[in-house]
Amino acid sequence: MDLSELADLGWDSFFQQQLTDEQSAAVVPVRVMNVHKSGLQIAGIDVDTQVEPITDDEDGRATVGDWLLLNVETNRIVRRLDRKSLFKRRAPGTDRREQLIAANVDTLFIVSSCNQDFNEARLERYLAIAREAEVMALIVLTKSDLADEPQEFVRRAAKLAPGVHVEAVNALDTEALRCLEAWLGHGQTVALLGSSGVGKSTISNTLLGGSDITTQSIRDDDAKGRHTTTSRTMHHLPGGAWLLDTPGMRELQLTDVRTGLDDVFAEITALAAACKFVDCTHEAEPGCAVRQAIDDDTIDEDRLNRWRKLVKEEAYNKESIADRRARGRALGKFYKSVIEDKKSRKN
Ligand SMILES: Nc1nc2c(ncn2[C@@H]2O[C@H](COP(=O)(O)OP(=O)(O)O)[C@@H](O)[C@H]2O)c(=O)[nH]1
Ligand SMILES: [Mg+2]
Ligand SMILES: [Zn+2]
Repeated sequence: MDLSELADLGWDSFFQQQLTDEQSAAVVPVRVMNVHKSGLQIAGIDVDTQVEPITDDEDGRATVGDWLLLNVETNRIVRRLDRKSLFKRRAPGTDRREQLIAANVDTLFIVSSCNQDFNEARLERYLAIAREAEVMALIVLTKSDLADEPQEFVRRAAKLAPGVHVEAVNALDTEALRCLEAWLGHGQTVALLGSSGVGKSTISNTLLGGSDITTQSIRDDDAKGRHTTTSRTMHHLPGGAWLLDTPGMRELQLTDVRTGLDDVFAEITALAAACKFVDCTHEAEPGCAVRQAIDDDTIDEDRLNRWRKLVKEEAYNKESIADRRARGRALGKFYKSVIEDKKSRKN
């Protein structure tokens, strides 16, 4: 097996070590480049084809960026390799099934701008999503060319998570984007996250060297043999990296990011552990290390409030619809009993 060709696709020792000696010569690694209704688009050495998804079972499900083992004789997937990272989300609606968005992304570019779009709470949310997915995050602040003091935004962003790296750029300028090269090495996979209008497409297009990402598409033969056009999800950048661009990234929300939040707000998490009461709400309890730190000006009250809000939101999102209904019913019963109690007292 010529490993250098696989390395072009992002293959490295993390995946290599998952191969067992008894693996037959007919079984080769392939990467999922796109997911269609009709199957998985895969690529490998001398492989560029579409196959049936492995299985519906949770463990076997594959998404864009996954590495799979393909039996070239049967054209069937043997198994999925363990992932370095995974973005997923809860589907809206009643069953709230888990949807897989992207696997094996190495770096997430969290994009915001050096203007009124810059929002600490939103960036912290994205940082938590990245930590939860176990993806390294880089904050990219666009429109530095339009700002009076772009460094001021860089300074504020750098405070939002321990050790987070921040770059301010003019996304329209190829030279300015060279500061991203360290994350765009050969075989690296990157993805972009950020609200509309911040410059994600501009960054993509500049990195791609002018070929417009929105117009790139491939022909897909669906199950009935019709040709349909689907957009590409893995874009090969001139420097050898892969830009993973899937609509699902745009819908990521803050679900199940408990560890991600703890990492992003590490200074608060550490303080909270020192509070006298395990269930301290950091409002007015005695022996509260968090309140103490605010009084001493060692942490920022705004940041504490943003953390509170995210923790609450995360807990709400995690709760299933059934739990929510049950809680609603319990609350309804409670109100009813209060009202009846009042009535009976009047009589
Ligand atoms: N001057 C300047 N304009 C930018 C920059 N980044 C994006 N833009 C402009 O901002 C607008 C929105 O950018 P776009 O890439 O479509 O944002 P997206 O919604 O995140 O994909 C476009 O008109 C871009 O030309 C930048 O760094 N400098
Ligand atoms: Mg866009
Ligand atoms: Zn406390």
